[in-house]
Amino acid sequence: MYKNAIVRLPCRRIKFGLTSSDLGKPDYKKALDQHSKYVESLHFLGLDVKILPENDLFPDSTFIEDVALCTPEFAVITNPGAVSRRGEIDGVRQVLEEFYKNIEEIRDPGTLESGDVLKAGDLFIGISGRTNNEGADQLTGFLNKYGMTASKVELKKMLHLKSGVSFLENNIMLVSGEFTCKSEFAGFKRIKIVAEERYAANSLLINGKVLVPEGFPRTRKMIERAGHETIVLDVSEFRKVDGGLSCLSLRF
Ligand code: CIR
Repeated sequence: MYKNAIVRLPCRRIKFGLTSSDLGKPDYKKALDQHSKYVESLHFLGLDVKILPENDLFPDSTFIEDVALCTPEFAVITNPGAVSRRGEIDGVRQVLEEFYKNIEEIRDPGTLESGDVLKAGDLFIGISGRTNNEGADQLTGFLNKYGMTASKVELKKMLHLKSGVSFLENNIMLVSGEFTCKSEFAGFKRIKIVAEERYAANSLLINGKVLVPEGFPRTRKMIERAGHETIVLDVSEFRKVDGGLSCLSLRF
C-alpha cells in the first residue's frame, strides 16, 4: 500500500512543455483543475499528498515522476535525458530528505527519467530517448545494494516505458504498441490495448484501484474485467504535452 505522494502544481508555462502530439496547447486553468481532481483522488485512495509549488522555470515540471524514484528503502534523484528538464532536479533532495535517509543520484554520463522505471515484481528499466544504458546501470547498482534487481527493455517508439505499459498486480500487465509482443513481458498475463486507446496504457494502480484516463472505455472495461475498480480522470491538458497519470506524482 502506498502512504505518500508528492506532486507539483502545473505552471503557467505548461504550454511550452515538450511534446510529440498534435493536440494543441494545454490550457493552464483547465490543467490546474484537472490536477486538483487528481490530488483529490490520491487523497480518496488514502495517500498523504505533499503539494510542491509551481515552478515556472520548467514547463514540464508538473511531471514530477521523472525526476525521482521512491522505493520503500531509498530514493533516487534522476538525471533527466531531456536537457530542458535537467534543472527540475534542483530542490528535489530537500523534499526527499523529509521522507528518506538514503538518497542516491544518477550522474552524467548516465541519464534516467523515472517514466522509464516500471515496478512489476522486479523492476524494468526502459532504454529510451531519455534513459541511457549508463543511467540504467547506475540505478541497477543502487537497487542491488538494497537487495532488488532490474532488467532493461529497449524502446524504439514511445517516450517512456510507462507510456506503453502498466502493471496491475496478480501478474497482469496492460500493454500497448511496441510492448505488445516484447519477450521481456512474456511471463505476464498481458491485456492488450487497442491502437486507438493507446494513451490509456498509462493507467495507474494505487491501493487497489486503477486510475484510468477519461475517454478510453474499452481499456476501462478490460481493467474492470480483470477485477479492478476504476476511477476515471480527465487529463486531456497533460496529454497535450505527452504527460499522463503516472507522470503527475511520486508514490511511495
Ligand atoms: C516530456 O516530454 O518530458 C514531458 N512533456 C512529458 C513527460 C511525461 N512523463 C512521463 O511519462 N513519466
